[in-house]
Amino acid sequence: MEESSYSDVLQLRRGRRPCCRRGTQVVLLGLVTATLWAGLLTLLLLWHRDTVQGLRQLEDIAARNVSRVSKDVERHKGDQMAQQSQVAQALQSMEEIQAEQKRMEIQDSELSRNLDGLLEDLSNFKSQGLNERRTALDSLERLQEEVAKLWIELRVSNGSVCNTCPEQWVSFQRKCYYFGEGAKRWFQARQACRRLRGRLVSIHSQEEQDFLAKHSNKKGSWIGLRDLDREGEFVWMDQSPLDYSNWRPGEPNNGAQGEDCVMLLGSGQWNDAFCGSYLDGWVCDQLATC
Ligand code: MMA
Ligand code: CA
Repeated sequence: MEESSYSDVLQLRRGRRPCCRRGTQVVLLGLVTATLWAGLLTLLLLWHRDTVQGLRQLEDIAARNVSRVSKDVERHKGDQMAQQSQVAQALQSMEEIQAEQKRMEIQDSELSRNLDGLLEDLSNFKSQGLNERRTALDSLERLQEEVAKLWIELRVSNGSVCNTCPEQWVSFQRKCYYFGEGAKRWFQARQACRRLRGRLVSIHSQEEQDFLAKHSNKKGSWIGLRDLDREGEFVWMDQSPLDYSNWRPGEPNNGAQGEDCVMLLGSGQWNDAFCGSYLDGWVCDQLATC
C-alpha cells in the first residue's frame, strides 16, 4: 500500500497520463504510414498504367511499321522479278540481234564476193569488147587501105592518075596530107585523124619525107609509127612495112619515161617520144581519090 501510493504521487507530480499519449502516437504513426503507402501505391499504379499504354502504342507503331516494311519488301520483290524478266528479255533480244548481225555479215560478205565477181566479169567483158572493137577497127582500116590501093592500081593500069583531095588537104603523089595544129597527145592525134577520115601519116620514101619536112610544124609533129606492143619493134598504123626511116642519130633511144610513139622533129628527123607528151603538130594522110 505504501509503494503504489508513492508512484501515484510521482505521476501526479508530473501532471500527465503515459498510457494515453503513447497510443495516440502509434495511431498517428500508423495513419501516416498508411497514407504514405497509399500514395506510393497510387503512384505505382499510375506509372504502371502509363507504361502499359506507352508499350501498347509502341506495339501498334511497331506492327504498323512491320506491315509497311513487309509491304515494301513484297513490292520490292515484285519490282525485282519484273526487272529480272526485263533483263532476261533484253538479253534474249540482244542475242537475237547478234545472231541477225552475224547473218547480215555473212550475207554482206557473200554479196561483196558476188559484186567482186560481177565487177571482174564486167571488166573482162569490157576489155574483151574493147579488144574486139580494136581488132575490128584495125581490120576495117586494113580493108579500106587494101580497097584504096586496089582502086589506085586499077586507075593507074587504066592510065588515069588519082590526085583528088578533100578541102584543106594537100595532094602529093598518090596521097593527101592534112597538117593538123593544136596540142595533142599521140592517141588524141590518132583520133583526130580518124575523125577526118584519115590516119596518122606513114612515110615510105625520101621524096615523101622531104615533102613532109617542108610542110610540117617546126616544133614537132606526131606521125603514125610506134613500138607499143613490143619494145624496139616499130610498126606503121596502116600496117605497111617499115621500108624507109629517117631517125635522128642516137634515136630511137626509148628515153626516160619510156618512148613508144614517133614524132617528126622540126628538122624532119624522127625521134621516139613519150606518147603522153603534147605536140602542136600532127600529120594525117589518106589515099587520093580519082
Ligand atoms: C631528148 C632526147 C630524145 C628524147 C627527148 C625527150 C630533146 O631530145 O633524149 O631521145 O626523146 O629528149 O624529151
Ligand atoms: Ca627518143
